[in-house]
Amino acid sequence: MSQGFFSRGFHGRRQENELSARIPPGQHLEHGFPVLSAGPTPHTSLVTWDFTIQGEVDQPLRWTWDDFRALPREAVTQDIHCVTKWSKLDTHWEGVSLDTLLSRVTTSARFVIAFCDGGYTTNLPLEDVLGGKAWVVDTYEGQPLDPQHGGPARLLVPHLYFWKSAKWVRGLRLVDQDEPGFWESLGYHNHGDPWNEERYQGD
Ligand SMILES: Nc1nc2c(c(=O)[nH]1)N[C@H]1C(S)=C(S)[C@@H](COP(=O)(O)O)O[C@H]1N2
Ligand SMILES: [Mo]
Repeated sequence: MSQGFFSRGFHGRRQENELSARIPPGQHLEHGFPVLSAGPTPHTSLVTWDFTIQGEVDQPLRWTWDDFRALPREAVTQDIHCVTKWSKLDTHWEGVSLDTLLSRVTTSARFVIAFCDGGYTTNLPLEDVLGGKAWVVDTYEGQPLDPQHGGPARLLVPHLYFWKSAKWVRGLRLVDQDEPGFWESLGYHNHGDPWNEERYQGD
């Protein structure tokens, strides 16, 4: 057998091991991009779309679509993990870091409630969305985010199960007291760390 066969085989196996180390317990690798929505896809015109930060803040903030698009942007490559057990590796997104959005308010709040067109909400500790861990993204794999996947813009919080990545997100409400969002009030785990299998209440 040729040297080439061995080196390709070895490389392939090492790569396989590196990939499986990135799949949290109980998850399997998904190559497609399933759509999971609790209701119909809303279609909000970019003319009326805005993103607001409200609640326990020194002053509420509002960005129109043009304002939002003019903010400093980041391109990120992230692995995502759905509680229904699929994980997708190396997904490419572009958008605005929550560090950027939240740097413009002063708050004593410790939690954020993301709210969306269609009424979906999800709750997150502030510390889980700061420090380069969360974005409002409007671009997926170089294309405007498909409405089914949350376009014009969705939250991306890849280190938590994907239900925390609220689609059609329209803003953040900062609160002192945590309160469960849509799936959290229906029995999903309050935090949702895939590496600790925080799937459902009591996990
Ligand atoms: N507004 C809104 N955001 C949502 C949901 C939803 O029903 N409504 N579903 C959540 C769930 S459970 C998952 S797994 C992901 C699915 O995102 P996808 O459809 O792009 O795969 O979106 C999350 N964000
Ligand atoms: Mo999900």
